[in-house]
Amino acid sequence: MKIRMLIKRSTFLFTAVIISFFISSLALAEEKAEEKGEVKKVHIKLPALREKAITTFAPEVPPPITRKQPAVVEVHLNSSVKTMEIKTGINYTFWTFDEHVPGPFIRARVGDTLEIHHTNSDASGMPHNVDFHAVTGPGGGAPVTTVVKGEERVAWFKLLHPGLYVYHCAAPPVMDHIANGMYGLILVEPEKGLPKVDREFYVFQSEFYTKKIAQAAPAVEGHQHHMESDPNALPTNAAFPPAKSEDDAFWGEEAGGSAGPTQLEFSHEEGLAEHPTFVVFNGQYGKHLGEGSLKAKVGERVRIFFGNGGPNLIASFHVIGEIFDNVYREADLISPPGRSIQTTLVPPGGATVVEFGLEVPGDFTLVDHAIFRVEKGAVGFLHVDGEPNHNIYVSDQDTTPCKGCLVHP
Ligand SMILES: [Cu+2]
Repeated sequence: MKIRMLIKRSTFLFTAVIISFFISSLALAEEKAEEKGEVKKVHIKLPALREKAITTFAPEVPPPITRKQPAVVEVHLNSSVKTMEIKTGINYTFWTFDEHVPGPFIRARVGDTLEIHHTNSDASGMPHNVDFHAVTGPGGGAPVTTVVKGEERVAWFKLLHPGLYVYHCAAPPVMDHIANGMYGLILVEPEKGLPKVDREFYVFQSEFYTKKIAQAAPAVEGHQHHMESDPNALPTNAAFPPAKSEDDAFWGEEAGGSAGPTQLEFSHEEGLAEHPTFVVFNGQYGKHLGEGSLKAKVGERVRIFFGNGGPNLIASFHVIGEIFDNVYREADLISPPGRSIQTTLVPPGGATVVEFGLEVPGDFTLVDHAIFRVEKGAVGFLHVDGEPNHNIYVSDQDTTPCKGCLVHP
């Protein structure tokens, strides 16, 4: 008995010594690799199929996936800063994925491996990363995708759950990176795909929190970051107020003119107070009004992939003049969808998928039905061409113009 215990103990000690030697050599190798900035070797089983993802910018959606086997889906995302119009005549320096707000729409299939290549060209030196809500693992991938200017990191994530998921930057302070525009959507299709529709749209709601910069500044990349500003400095102005009248006089006076475009900058304080200047679809006030309206035809079925980046507000997504035939609530693509729904809630960091048929022509209005937000930009149109259907919608009088109501063109 004693001998057996002794053997057991010595075997244990021997094994422990071997293991500790192995661990210390591994640690040594890792240290050396870190010193040299080398990439660690990882052993993973990847699908034999490989494809470069077709990505699109809002409101476009990549084509449905037709393959029946999992693949490695290669996606390249670059973090950068870009000054663009947030409203006509008003500039804002956005933090972006691929110079767009929202970032590109990524389409994959459950069981695929997302191969993300993340680069950074933000001249400020600020780190950025990607937290994919579609990814299982710490930070949704953020800790292994963090890069500063000039770097590239590659990581592989198996997509275990179908659904429509938000991705966003999660570099500190995470709220500033989200509030400045770093988000987008990734669709993970179920094995059998989604029902066929005639048109698909990418619509993403988010808020912007701003204050006015004292003097109009030229549109220069990389200027004005919250992190760089003097922490003791007071805001240069009160929050830029929203439109306040039918003729939009306030914006008209402030925007454009001989002094050039107004430049707004991010206000962390307004974000903390949850007091947005803008609540917009697809990154810009008025993006889908007038010429920018989404377009479809009578008789078609449409699907909207709707995401909410927040960072603070829950969206009450509604299309005026339509009832959603199907709502994949909270973008659950496995359960049977809700039917005949008027308005659906979408939390910050969440998404939904809605489908509906188009029975009559006209302009159908996408809104956040927390309706004051329309004045802050949460409004856009789906313009539907085609023959009237008097069995569904008719009057013996002319339509009444709705000047200045914002939701009826
Ligand atoms: Cu970032």
